[in-house]
Amino acid sequence: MSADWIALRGVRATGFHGVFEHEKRDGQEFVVDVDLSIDLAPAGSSDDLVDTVDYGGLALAVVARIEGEPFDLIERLASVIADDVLRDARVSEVRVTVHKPQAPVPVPFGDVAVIVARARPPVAVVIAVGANLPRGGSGPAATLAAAVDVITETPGLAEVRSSALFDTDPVGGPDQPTYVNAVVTATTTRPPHDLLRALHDIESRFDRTREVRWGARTLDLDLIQYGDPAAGTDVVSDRPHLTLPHPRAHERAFVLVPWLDIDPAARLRRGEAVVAVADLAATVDGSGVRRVSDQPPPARES
Ligand code: A4P
Ligand code: MG
Repeated sequence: MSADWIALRGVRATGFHGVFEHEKRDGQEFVVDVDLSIDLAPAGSSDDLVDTVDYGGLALAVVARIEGEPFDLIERLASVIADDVLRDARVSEVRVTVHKPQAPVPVPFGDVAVIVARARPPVAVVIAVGANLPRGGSGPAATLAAAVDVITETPGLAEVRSSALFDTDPVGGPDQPTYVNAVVTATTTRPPHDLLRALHDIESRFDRTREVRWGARTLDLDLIQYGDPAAGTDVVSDRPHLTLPHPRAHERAFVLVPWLDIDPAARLRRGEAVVAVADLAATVDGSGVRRVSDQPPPARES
């Protein structure tokens, strides 16, 4: 989970929120603070605004809500702003404080405020798992089983389920051994970059090195999809360090066939369209993909 935060304080505007008629008629000043949790490592290394939340745009959105549809309660105003902020899938938590310093309170007072805290509900993720090099005397199938076990234990991941294992002919890259592939589905509360970092950490634990692109490896973990495209809650990104959905998943039988095995109703975004993985699988050559175990890998390494 990210420990990074952006804090925007003291955004002021006149709104018409309140239960009294004079509040709806005359309006008054509202002051809003927003604290949002987002992984700032990508922006910290790229120095590019697209990798973070633009606080200028955020401030404008807050003012639009203060000046917009009048609500009776500042609880409602704070909730609506919190929902707006969480619409950016990179934001994992938000705290919105709405101050109403001129509220109709019958005694002298300094300020009144409500604080609303919201966290992103878990989202569905799809992870492709592959290996074609032995490791420490064990074959790729044992590595995959152990890797699924580690994914299951990873904080912020739940409902981890693995497809059966498939032997697959290598696609692309140099001459290399047959792969073992599987697809894992899960839910996560981790933001996308943070999850990819966790997957890279697991690859390192399994002695993954990166010498040749598409070359042989002890373990490869690719993030195929983050969120649910059918509900429009999936994250779409064309950034090189995290491209979502995975740019080659739609054409790779070694991803599509195991994915269908674990989720026959799976759907994948293709630009503006959302397509059934079953339809994609029907268009690719699946002859190089052979089921090797009807059972998912064991939950634990013995
Ligand atoms: N990256 C960007 N987006 C993502 C994403 N959605 N998931 C970046 C994972 N990584 C993503 O990845 C290279 C860079 O892509 C990383 O820095 C990451 O930040 P990598 O894992 O270092 O290198 P790679 O795996 O060699 O490259 P790539 O492009 O992921 O290769 P593929 O597409 O995974 O292909 N044949 C069979 N039968 N089975 C296989 O599993 N795998 C490959 C690798 C080739 N042929 C195969 C198989
Ligand atoms: Mg990879």
